[in-house]
Amino acid sequence: QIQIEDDRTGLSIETLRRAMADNLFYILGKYPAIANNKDYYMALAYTVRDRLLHRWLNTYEAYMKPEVKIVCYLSAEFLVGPHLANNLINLGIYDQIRQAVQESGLNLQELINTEEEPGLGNGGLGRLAACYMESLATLEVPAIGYGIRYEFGIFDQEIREGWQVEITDKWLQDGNPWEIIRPESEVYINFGGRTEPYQDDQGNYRVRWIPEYVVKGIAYDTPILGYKVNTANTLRLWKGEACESFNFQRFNVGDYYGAVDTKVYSENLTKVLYPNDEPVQGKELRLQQQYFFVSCALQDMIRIHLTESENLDNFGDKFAAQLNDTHPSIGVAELMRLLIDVHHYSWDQAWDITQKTFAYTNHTLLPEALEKWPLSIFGRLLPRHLEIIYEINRRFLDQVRMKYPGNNEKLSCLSLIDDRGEKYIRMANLATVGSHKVNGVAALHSELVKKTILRDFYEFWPEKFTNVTNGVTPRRWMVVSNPRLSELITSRIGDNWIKNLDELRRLEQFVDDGHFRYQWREVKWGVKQDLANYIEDKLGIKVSPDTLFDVQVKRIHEYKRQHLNVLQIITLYNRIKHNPNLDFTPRTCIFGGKAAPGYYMAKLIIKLINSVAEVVNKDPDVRDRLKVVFLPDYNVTLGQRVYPAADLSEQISTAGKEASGTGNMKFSLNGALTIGTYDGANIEIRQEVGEENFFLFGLKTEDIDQLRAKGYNPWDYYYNNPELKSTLDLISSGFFSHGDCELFRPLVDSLLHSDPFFLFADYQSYLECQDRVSQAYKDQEYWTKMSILNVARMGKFSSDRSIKEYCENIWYAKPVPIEMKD
Ligand code: 26R
Repeated sequence: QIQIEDDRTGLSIETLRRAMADNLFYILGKYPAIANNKDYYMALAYTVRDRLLHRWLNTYEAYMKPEVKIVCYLSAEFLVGPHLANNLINLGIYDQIRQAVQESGLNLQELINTEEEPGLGNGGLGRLAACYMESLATLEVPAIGYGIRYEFGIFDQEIREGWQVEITDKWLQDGNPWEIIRPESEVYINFGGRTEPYQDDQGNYRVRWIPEYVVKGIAYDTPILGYKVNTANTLRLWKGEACESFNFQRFNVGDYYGAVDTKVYSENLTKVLYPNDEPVQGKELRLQQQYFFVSCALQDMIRIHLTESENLDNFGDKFAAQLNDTHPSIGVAELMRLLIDVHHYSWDQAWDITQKTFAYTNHTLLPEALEKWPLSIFGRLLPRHLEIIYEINRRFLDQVRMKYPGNNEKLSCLSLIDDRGEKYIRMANLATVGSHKVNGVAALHSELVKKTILRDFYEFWPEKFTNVTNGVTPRRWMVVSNPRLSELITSRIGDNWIKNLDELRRLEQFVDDGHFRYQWREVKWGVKQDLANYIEDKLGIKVSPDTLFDVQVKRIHEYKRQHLNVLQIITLYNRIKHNPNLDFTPRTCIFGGKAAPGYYMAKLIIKLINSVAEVVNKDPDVRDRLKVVFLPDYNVTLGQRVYPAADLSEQISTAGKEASGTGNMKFSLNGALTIGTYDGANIEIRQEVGEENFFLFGLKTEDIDQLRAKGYNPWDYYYNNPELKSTLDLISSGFFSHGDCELFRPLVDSLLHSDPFFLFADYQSYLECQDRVSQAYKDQEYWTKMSILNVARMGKFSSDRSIKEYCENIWYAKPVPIEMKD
């Protein structure tokens, strides 16, 4: 009997080939003679999407059961990266698709490379949200990610004459095959205006909000697949649109141009991601964005709950809402408003539900990144929320007074309002008061949260505070990005490690197997060759995979100290110049990362890297032993090329400043060794892989605090360290800037006069550590053993482990396996 497969679901090579051709014709409106790679990519993406829709709908339906608890991850950023390759892996159809594509005369990798990545995040925080969505799906935990569908994501970076230039990111230009618009899920969001007390029919005292304008939120859904399970969770991103019924009719009757104005205004709301990794003090549009997506999310959750339940009494059992930093923390006041004003709950009931629902993750201790909104702006935009926050604060401070009678100091620290000068709303305080749990993102960071920024809250509610160390998904960061290493690992220990990363430990038994080590090196060498080809292609710089690939990729920030790395490179260069026949371990130093457009110092660091590269790369004395490369436009896609090719991972932040880091995990999982400070998750990575397999240097957090307290003077280091002095002098002399002694002066002066991130204090220790790295790399057998042990012992840093901890200790959520019905 002949079975005919459905073109939309069948998985035989022949069916897949036909489905692609069909989509190319009927969706793209093209036939092979006039189709390019982009068209084929789209046809393929639709072919894959067809094959996940059943799972997606079954998943959605399963979550509508009242006993199912849904995790709602509220985040202003989701840096998901390209979907195609990941979906092929998670659906388990990579090989079939590769064959079908090949039989159509195409190359799968080329099609994968044409995908524009959705750059809907800045860096660590946004990428973490994406890893967590993937792990939630893989663990079959019901989840919805709520965020903003920015029309323009993080800018594209070009380098012109060594400087960063920002280009608008037009990721939606060619259409997005992964999203489905859900017009039926529209919600309305109020802004501005005033509030008004009134009595309802039963004589109850209530408040209503009479807004100045209303914006409509439209949901766009993207499926997030779990690895080899039926679960397909939803990433629901909101777009702002004009609201016809409100503005168009009431205010713009007959005024066509006025009506279009409102449309433009409303659509501005979700136009662009704020590219800053730092303060956006008083940027009203940012507060509008935050309130917009959070209100959309909460209204959506309420609607879901009311389809299966009479009332909202059990809202906190149906949903766990995680606040990804303070960006969505206005949600605390918004849920109170919805429960009290719209659904007529009493204050106490509403407050119980709210605290039960929310939990808050802190991602940074940098004081300048702690969000606070000027009360004037806040009150104008969200008058009702201001009233609610005052009432939350009044009741909270009453509790504080009971515990600390007469202690005004405590009251002013804990207050949700900063009224020492211009008044501000403190969003971290609001998030903490409104949540049942507060966590940091690595062991050290969580301790510092309790000791510094939220110290008084910790004293008041010690049981609220906890730690969940970050993790990354091994599907994207190993299987998708490093197939060669993944296959080698699987050839020895099977493929269970992909779902249970602790199983990597079974690799330990092979460290003394010379053939395995040889294969391990071959894999690394091949991946380095790929990156070398990419570098030559993009930048015309030739680098050799026989050199040590020393990599620092992350956002450019003074606290991350890319410039410390540069000082080290210049020092090495100086050594070669003074001693041309020096026994030198050849290195290729690779940088990548974007600077916030308004962050002058970060942009100058990029210029410095490129200027040093220009001089070093062409100096014949160097004889190719040292190369410096700045990879433009570092993003998820590029990260997938870079992490697998690294020998050495630079994690050199000032101790106490990097909350966790997640790049550090991606490197080590791909066999790079880490040179790092005692900071963030570095500490836990070192503990796991063993101190003998980790290059630690520099001052610890306490040392830095002591040094600062006793009076840190960078000049002492400058005058007492000849190598440091000649390195700085070389920069100041204009050697890297065609004789321009002024160009890098702001950077040099900042170091000499204040050095807020203690580069000079760590310089000597860093250089000595780098010498140990160079020595170790000479013994390739020994290096390979360390590399294998790094991978074998990194199981803890799977985001699956992080998500299990959140489920256990914070969300009280359980897996719900999805059965396929049709
Ligand atoms: C207020 C504002 C504009 C803003 C401040 C800071 C926006 C974005 C940020 C970025 C911060 C919160 C961030 O990305 N933090 C990073 O979070 C990662 C995931 O937890 C950590 O690994 C990383 O150490 C931390 O810097």
